[in-house]
Amino acid sequence: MDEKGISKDRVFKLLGDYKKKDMTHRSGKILGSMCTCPHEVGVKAYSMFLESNLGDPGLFQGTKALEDEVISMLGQLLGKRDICGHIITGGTEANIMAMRAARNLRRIKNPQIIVPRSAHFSFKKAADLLCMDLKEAELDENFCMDINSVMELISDNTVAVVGVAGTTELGKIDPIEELSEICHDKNIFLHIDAAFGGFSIPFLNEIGYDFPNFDFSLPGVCSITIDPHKMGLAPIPTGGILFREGNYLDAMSIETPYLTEDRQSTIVGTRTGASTAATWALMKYLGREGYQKVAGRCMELTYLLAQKIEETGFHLITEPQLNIINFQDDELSVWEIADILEDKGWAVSISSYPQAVRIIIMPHIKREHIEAFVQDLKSINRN
Ligand code: 0PR
Repeated sequence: MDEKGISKDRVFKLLGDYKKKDMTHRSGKILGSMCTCPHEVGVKAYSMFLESNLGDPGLFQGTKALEDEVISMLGQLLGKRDICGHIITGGTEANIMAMRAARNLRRIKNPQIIVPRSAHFSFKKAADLLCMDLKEAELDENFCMDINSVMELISDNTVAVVGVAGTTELGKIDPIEELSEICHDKNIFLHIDAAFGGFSIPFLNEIGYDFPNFDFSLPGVCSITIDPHKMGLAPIPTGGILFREGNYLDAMSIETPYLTEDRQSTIVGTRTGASTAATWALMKYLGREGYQKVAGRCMELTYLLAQKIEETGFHLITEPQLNIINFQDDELSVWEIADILEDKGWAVSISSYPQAVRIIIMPHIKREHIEAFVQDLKSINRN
């Protein structure tokens, strides 16, 4: 840092130069990311609450009331209004909190968690941080968690089973009704990672889709991750962790001397209230109808692109269940395809299992982006 400061104009000019090097969702060129352009209403709400710290909620009672309302609205969306939870930084923190609650409730030696092979890598972080063993259940022919494999892995040391509603790589929904039955029977904590699908599956069901239950309406489901900063259109960082009952939060609460609350269950201490304000504002502003439109449009564009990809001669790895498409080619490797697309300005990603070009149709993607992308796909010379 220099001794003397520089002018505001200079600061913002320099920042602008850096920002020009960033990609932007608005361009429609980012096709491999689960983030999106934050909605203007969320951005305005976020900027109104920049100084609000939910780590000391007694000082920010308005924001705390907003958080309570958001959690209750999310609970209503996910099958149980009177739930507990917090708005936090994202799916990683939510999954770590859920695993911590499950571990602390049992307090056994050598705790184990069972996740599908398709689970997000945040569970590996959780297992490492919490000194737990992570067992990966196999997937079935549709790339969903295989129930037989779960049954084989369950032992006296299993403190939690995880099912995913919208897997990171393929957008698949695990057989959560079956998982709920098994876990309820065996009294095992069941966590659902709906970081991606939580803000779309319920709305899609309201407009005629037919996804099975994955939420608190199932008696075995103890906690759910749902990320407003993915399909919820909130600015990053905005994640959500929901628990069926308060004792799950209590199981990991720590005494907080000198703060305006006695105990704290979140991992971070100082915690922005801006994410909560943004989520509240968006849920109020868009309503169910608004989110139905967003999720429905993403699915329509997903089907359109999937069809065009096949017409162009590439192969889908699997029928898309949510708004993620994965494809391969007979001749070119997925890396070669990604490189060619990158040269044309597109940022796709590559799924690891199975290996495929991975495209996520997030709310900022428009029909014209898809048309331009398909033109470039068609121009790929396979010889
Ligand atoms: N659970 C699921 C099912 C996820 O897909 C993700 C992240 C998480 C948990 C973790 O959420 P946070 O990243 O909010 O902690 N899924 C995306 C992914 O790994 C995150 C992402 C988004 C990565 C945009 C890159 C990117 O450009 O693909």
